Amino acid sequence: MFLTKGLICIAFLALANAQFATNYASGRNGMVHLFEWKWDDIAAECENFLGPYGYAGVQVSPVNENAVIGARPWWERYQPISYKLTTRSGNEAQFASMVSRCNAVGVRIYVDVVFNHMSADGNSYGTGGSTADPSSKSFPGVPFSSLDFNPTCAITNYNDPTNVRNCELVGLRDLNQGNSWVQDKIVDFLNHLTNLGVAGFRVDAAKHMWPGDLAVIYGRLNNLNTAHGFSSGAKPYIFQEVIDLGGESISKSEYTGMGAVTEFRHSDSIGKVFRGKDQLRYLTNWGTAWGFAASDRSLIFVDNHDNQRGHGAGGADVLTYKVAKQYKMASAFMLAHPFGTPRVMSSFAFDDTDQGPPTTDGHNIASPVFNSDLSCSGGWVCEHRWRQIYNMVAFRNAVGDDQVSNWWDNGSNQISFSRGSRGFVAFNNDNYDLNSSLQTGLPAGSYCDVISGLKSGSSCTGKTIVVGSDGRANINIASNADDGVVAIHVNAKL
Ligand code: QV4
Ligand code: CA
Repeated sequence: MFLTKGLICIAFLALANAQFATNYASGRNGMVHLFEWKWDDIAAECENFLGPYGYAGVQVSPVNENAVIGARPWWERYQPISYKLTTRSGNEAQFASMVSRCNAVGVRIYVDVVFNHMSADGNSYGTGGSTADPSSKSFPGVPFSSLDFNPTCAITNYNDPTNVRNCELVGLRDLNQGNSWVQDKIVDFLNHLTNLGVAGFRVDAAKHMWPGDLAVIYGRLNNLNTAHGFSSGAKPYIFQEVIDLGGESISKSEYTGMGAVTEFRHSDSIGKVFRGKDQLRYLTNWGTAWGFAASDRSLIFVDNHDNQRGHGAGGADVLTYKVAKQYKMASAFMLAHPFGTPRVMSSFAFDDTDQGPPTTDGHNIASPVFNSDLSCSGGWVCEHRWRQIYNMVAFRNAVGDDQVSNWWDNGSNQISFSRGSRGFVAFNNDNYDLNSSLQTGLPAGSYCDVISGLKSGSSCTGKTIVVGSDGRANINIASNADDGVVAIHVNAKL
């Protein structure tokens, strides 16, 4: 009896801290990371593009005051000076307005929160006008003093959890999340964001914090703000940055009981597959069999803001916008397959890995420029506005919870599958053409291939695919086609 009570109690505690629900509005799926975008631009993007095209959420760059560093590298935003909401993306009023405007059109906001550390030595002036003295661990804008930090030491050994969690990541002053004052300040910061209407958090450098300390912090988070349309009792969605590619002593499983994790193996594996280092036919058991965390614990992506430019761990096989054909195929597969919570990367173009976002004057971030074909210019790549990607977000919304069926492969790099009877997708990554009659699982009719074109009224600007009464269709994807994928779904029926 006593044991049973104890077990029930443990199960209840686990449930109380479990924050895996994305809080997406119903019928929506697919998050985009609008890396380094300004709040006013994100608000407009929610209204003009993300809402209408079916996106469910946006991960925004860190919102709190950061150190102003030399040539304004993107990574200065990972060096906090205070929790005042003023950055190059905008101030608190602009942030609050963006959250309201996005929620109003059904698009949720997720904040990249950095609370493992503050800034490194020499980086003492903040974007909100605060000053700090990192060398003496003094951050009066919070305030934090030397009592709130771990003793100075460098992370040198990823096989020693104490070294990874209690020492400094590249010299960034390491906060002690076991300290109650530090916990209070972090909880206040996160709850302030929740009150403003955000739907969840990406927890930066979670691997560098003790799971027990995070559990205490998460356990004190407020419910989402019902004034923004969330149901009462809903908790923030939490996805924790834990890079676990294997071979280190810290495992993502230490974190998956409390929230989702950023599944870097997904990025690594999908990159290898579509670079031709692994065969597409093996994708038949895509999911935990590949070493990924459970589907609802996995925040998945083709690339992220670090590994697209060689920061962080791994990365050699990662696909980016620079390898556009393979990138679109990998993104289409990620969005077509039911596994995980997908996040689309939206980049600014770069050559130098330290280079910051486009600016008007070397400091102020420039707004994206939109072309008539919906794509961006002005230094912004906007992968989320590529037809092959936004139309696959619509595909994901159209197929809902339908599972993978009608799997087919040619024994190497040509595959196809349906999502129940609502969507069908085929890929060719072989160096010869795909030309086969394949089972689509869809009702008979003509469909618009949403990869090569758009449905416009009863016609299609791209390929039309005709499904017969037996559900089969002739599928052709030339090895040299612009896109190595075709996709049709019930909402693209002509
Ligand atoms: C330099 C020296 C250090 C020295 C220090 C002393 O290199 O040896 O100790 O000065 O002052 C930048 C510079 C880095 C510099 C550091 C401190 O690149 O050279 O150290 O600032 O001034 C981003 C960038 C980092 C950047 C950091 C802070 O990637 O290059 O460091 O921001 O501005 C691991 C972690 C994982 C992490 C990943 C990058 O497990 O958690 O590395 N990923 C997240 C974010 C990432 C961010 C951080 C964590 C830090 O996604 O973008 O790092 O918040 O895998
Ligand atoms: Ca730490």
